[in-house]
Amino acid sequence: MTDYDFDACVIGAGFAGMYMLKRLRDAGFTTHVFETADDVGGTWYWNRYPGARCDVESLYYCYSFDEELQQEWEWSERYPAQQEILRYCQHVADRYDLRADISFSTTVESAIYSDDTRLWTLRTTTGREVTARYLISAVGCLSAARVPDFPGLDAFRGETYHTGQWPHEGVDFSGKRVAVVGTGSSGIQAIPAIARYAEDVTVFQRTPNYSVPARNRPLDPAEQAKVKADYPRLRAEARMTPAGTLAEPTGKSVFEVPEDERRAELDRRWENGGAAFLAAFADTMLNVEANEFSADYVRGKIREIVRDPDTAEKLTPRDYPLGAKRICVDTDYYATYNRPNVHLVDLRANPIETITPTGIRAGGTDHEFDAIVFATGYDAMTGPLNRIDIRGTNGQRLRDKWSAGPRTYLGVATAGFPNLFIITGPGSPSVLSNMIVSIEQHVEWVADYLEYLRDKGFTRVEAALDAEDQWVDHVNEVASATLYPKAASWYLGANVPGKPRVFMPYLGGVDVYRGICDDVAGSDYKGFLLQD
Ligand code: NA7
Repeated sequence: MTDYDFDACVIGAGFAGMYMLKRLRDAGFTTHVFETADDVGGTWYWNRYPGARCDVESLYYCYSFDEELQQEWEWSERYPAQQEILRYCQHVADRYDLRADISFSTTVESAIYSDDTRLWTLRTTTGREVTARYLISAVGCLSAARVPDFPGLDAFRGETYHTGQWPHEGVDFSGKRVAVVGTGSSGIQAIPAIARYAEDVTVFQRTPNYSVPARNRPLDPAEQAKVKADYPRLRAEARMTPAGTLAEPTGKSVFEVPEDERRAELDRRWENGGAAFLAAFADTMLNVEANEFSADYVRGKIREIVRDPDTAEKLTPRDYPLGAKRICVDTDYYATYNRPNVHLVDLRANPIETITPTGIRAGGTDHEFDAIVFATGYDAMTGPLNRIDIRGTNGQRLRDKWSAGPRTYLGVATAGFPNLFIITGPGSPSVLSNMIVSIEQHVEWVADYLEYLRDKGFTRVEAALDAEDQWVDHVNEVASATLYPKAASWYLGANVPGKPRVFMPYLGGVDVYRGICDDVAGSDYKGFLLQD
C-alpha cells in the first residue's frame, strides 16, 4: 500500500517527458505526466509557423533507445519539418501507449514539497491535486514564449502571432502586409516562407544573425538505409562528441591550416550545409581571431548573396562572435531580401517606439500591417520552471532561489528541492547539443537513479549545497574560457529585460558531461544527500 498517488509525476510530454514516462513505467514505477497541450510533441506541437524545421538532421533527431523504433521510422528529408517531427512524436506515443498515462490540456500550476511526507503535491488547472514521491520536470528549455512589452501592443487592430504559439489551423497571409519582429532561428526560418505568399513582408531586426544554409533535400532511401544499417555505431559515436552530433570536426586550429585550405574547408562546409560549419576549426569558439576568420567568411557570403549593398550591410553581424548566439541554419534567408516584397528595418538605427492600431512606429516612421509575427524568442531555460509555483523545503520558492540566476547540481537537481529532477535544466549541456542525445542521457540517468533509490530504500534525495556551488562555479569557469558569453544571447538571459545575466548551459560537452554523471552514479551518487 502506498500513501501517495504516483511514484513519479512528470511535467511535459515532449521528447523528454515521453521517454521519461516510458523508462519509469518499464522500471515498474507508477508514473503520470501532465501536459498543457492537447497532444504530445512539446516544442514541435507549438512551433507550427511557416518554415518551422529542426536544424539537426532527421536521422539523428530521433530516439535511439529502441532499435526497432529507429529502424521502422522513415524520414523524408535531410532536416525534418515540424509536421514530420510531430507525426514521429505521435507515432512514439501510439507505439508505447504513452497517452494512457498523460493528462492533456492540463497545466501544473503549483508543486509543493512536504518534508513531513517526503512527497510532492501538484495542483493543476483542471482542479486536480495529486501526490508523488518524485517530481520530474520535462518542461523544456524554450517553451516560455515571450512577446516584448512594446507600448501600444493591445491597440493593434490586425492579427498578432508568436512563432512558438502558432494557431493550429494555420494562417493565410496571402495578400497581406506582414511584419516579422526578430531574426533568431525562428524568424530566419519564417521570413522566407512567409515572403513566398504574403503581399509584403517587413522585417524588424535588432541584431543581425549569422546564418548558414541548410541545404535541405529529400532523403535518398539508399542513404537512409546505409545510416540505419550502421545506426548503433553512429549513435554511439555521436554520444561521445561534445555536441552529440557527427559534425566531422577537423580538430585543428585555424592557424595550423594554410590560408587557402582554411577557405576550402569553409567552402566545403558551406556547400554541404548545416551547423557543422561551426566545427571547421577547433578554436572558433575559443579565440577571437580564429572566430573572425569564419565570421568574416559568412559576412562575405552575405555581401555576395544580397544585391542591395545597404541591406547587405544591415544584415551583417559585426559586434559579436559567430556562434555566440546560436548559429542559424536557413533556406534562402539572405536571398529573400532580393525579393521586391521584402524590406528590412534596422532597429538599432530606428528603434520601435510603439505599436499603433495599424502597425509599427519605428524611428519616427509609421509602417502599416495586417499582421505582426513576433519571432522574439523565449524566457529560456528558467522561464518554463519559474512560471510554475514550485516550493521546496521550508516553503522556499524555486523562482526566489534562482532570483540571481539558476543554481543546480549537474543541471538535474537543486539544493532545497528534494526529490525533484530536471531534464535538460540550466547547468546541463542540453541546448548546446543535439537535444535528443541530451534528453536520452538525462532520462536514463534519472531513471537509473530512481531505481537505485528504490533498491536501497531511500525516500529522500537532495543535491548537497557544496556540490551545487562547485557545479555552478565549474559551469561558469568553462563558459568564461570560451567566446559564448560575448553575445547578448538567451544562453545568458540577456534577451529578457531584468533577467540576471548568467551563462546557463554547460559548455563542457555532452561527452564530458556524460562521464561526470556516470562517475557520480558510480560513486553512490556523490554530491547528493540521501535519506531512508
Ligand atoms: P531567439 O533566438 O531568442 O531570437 C529572438 C529574436 O527576437 C532576436 O532576433 C532578438 O533580437 C529579437 N528580439 C527579442 N526582443 C526584441 C525586442 N524587444 N525588440 C526587437 N527585437 C527583439 O528566438 P528564436 O525563437 O528565434 O530561437 C530560439 C531557439 O530556438 C534557437 O536558438 C534554437 O535553439 C531554436 P536580439 O538578438 O535579442 O537583439
